[in-house]
Amino acid sequence: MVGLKYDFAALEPYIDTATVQTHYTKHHTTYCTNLNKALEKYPMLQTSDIKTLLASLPTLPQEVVQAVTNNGGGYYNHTLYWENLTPQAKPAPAGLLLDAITSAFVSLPDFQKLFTDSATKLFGSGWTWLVQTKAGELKIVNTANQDCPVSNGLKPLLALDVWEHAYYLKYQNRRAEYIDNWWHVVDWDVVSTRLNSPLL
Ligand code: MN3
Repeated sequence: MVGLKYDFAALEPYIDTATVQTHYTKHHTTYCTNLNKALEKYPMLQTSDIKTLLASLPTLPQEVVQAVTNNGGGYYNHTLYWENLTPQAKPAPAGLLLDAITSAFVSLPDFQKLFTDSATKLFGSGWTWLVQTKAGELKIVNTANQDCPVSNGLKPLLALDVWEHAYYLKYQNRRAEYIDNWWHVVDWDVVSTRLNSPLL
């Protein structure tokens, strides 16, 4: 499992220490453990890249499809989430990423409002994403549970975890406040790098 590139306390005051610690060491780690357990009988799959597994769910042995969807998705989605956060966040993206956001959503604030609305309205547990389609378009999508956009041929650029475990210790039921604060720690450089990387 990929380590965090910052301390548990580094995202304070926006995301509190206890939440980062529990979320990373318990939730994220459990998805990783359970994915490995599910693949025990399949050494070939263990050596596959997680993104490749998620992109090819229909080709996997039937008995592992749900486990890879849930635990593989849980493992990979969280990797993306931690990676696109930083204590040294720039206030805004620049260059090609800013151009792409402006062209798809008019302006950065318009994009952030649409993304926030999508995350606020997500019913139940899931994720809100900025993704890029195969045609190169930027879109905001929600996924339920631990479903990953890669399984739908979409390239994840920015991941927001809106499961209650991502914010409940500090924000309780105030999901909108968690999202507003979350924007302060988004690593636009990482998002920009993803935009320039291949889907798989
Ligand atoms: Mn989570």
